Amino acid sequence: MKNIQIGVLMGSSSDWDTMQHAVHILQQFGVPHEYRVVSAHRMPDDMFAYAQDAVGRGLKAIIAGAGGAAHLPGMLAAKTTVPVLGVPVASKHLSGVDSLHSIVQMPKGIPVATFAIGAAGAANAALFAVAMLANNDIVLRARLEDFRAEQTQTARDMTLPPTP
Ligand code: RP5
Repeated sequence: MKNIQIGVLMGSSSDWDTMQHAVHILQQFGVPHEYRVVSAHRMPDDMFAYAQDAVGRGLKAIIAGAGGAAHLPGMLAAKTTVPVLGVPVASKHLSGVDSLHSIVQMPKGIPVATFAIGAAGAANAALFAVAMLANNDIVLRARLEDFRAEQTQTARDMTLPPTP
């Protein structure tokens, strides 16, 4: 079995609807990955342990999704030099703007690469991780180029209704 390269963490099982989009991309590209709930405020010791072990386990990136006061990505980044890709999950009351601001506004020195709110952000975080891995993996590079070419073709095939 290949070593896990990407960890996908989320603060709650309620984030799965969003974060599954990251997992599906990693599955599609054949990237060895794992996914689990690690809540920053309900499981702080587990979160620290995960981040502290990340380099030693050979993880290349951690995709972390959370909603509301979304401190999971930032706190992971505080405890590891493995790149952290943050996904703001849409929250009940503020639609994810709170999550976005919590994740994107990291103080200088500890970066979290922050993606769009919701499913698009989760998928793009995974695609970004694939792009990073593709720098050292020609097979993955070819898959990514095919993926882009499919999107180009889909857009070229789009039709619009005739003028009324
Ligand atoms: C955050 O609180 C999670 O990331 C989730 O988005 C939000 C709500 O969690 P639950 O109350 O649904 O478990 O920690």
